[in-house]
Amino acid sequence: MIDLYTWSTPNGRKVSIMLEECGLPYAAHAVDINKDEQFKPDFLKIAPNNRIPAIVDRDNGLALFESGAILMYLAEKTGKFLPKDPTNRWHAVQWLMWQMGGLGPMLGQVHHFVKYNAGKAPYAEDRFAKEARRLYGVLDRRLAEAPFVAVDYSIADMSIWPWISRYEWQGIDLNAYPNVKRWYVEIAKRPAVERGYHVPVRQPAIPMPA
Ligand SMILES: N[C@@H](CCC(=O)N[C@@H](CS)C(=O)NCC(=O)O)C(=O)O
Repeated sequence: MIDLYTWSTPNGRKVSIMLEECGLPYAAHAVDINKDEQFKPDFLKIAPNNRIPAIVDRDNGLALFESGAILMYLAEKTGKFLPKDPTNRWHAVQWLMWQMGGLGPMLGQVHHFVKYNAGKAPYAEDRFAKEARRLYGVLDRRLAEAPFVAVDYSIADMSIWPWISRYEWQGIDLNAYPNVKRWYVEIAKRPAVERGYHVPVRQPAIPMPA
């Protein structure tokens, strides 16, 4: 049994989607970051960086934060969604790191400057919106040559997809990135993704491009 501490955000959804995909039993605990619950002392004992997601594995008492580390842990624990073939395995790790170090942080800045604080910092809006388009282009080119970023559906796709599901917040038209659109829609239709998306609280339907 896994305890998952999470909120309805891209980083949280990566882990709930993985837990659903693996069929692992888990208990979701809502940490409402709009109410600063990520700063509560009990949560900080598990996640000293005061960010969701975090897990505790009741099988061994291991507590983990950082979504990329959690995805790798769950993949190793279950033997699922991290390719066995060394080339694809390292490609999956590579794309996971690309998401953790690039796509997530940059799109986070787009949400901050473009969606929530429009007009306050035009330079930052322009810089991060441009970077978002560059990153969507990188992903689109990869998905032109492979069905999923590491050929088979993996934790790398699960880390990227929840960020792409906020394409509207990012001012992105998915029709400009046809390979990303094909991949996004295919993953959105997976029952585990649909279930994981609505953890820890039910949200409006997954956005679908026209
Ligand atoms: N690199 C971290 C980032 C986690 C993160 O930024 N989580 C956000 C929600 S998506 C959060 O908890 N924000 C709370 C805050 O900013 O205080 C991960 O991937 O787990």
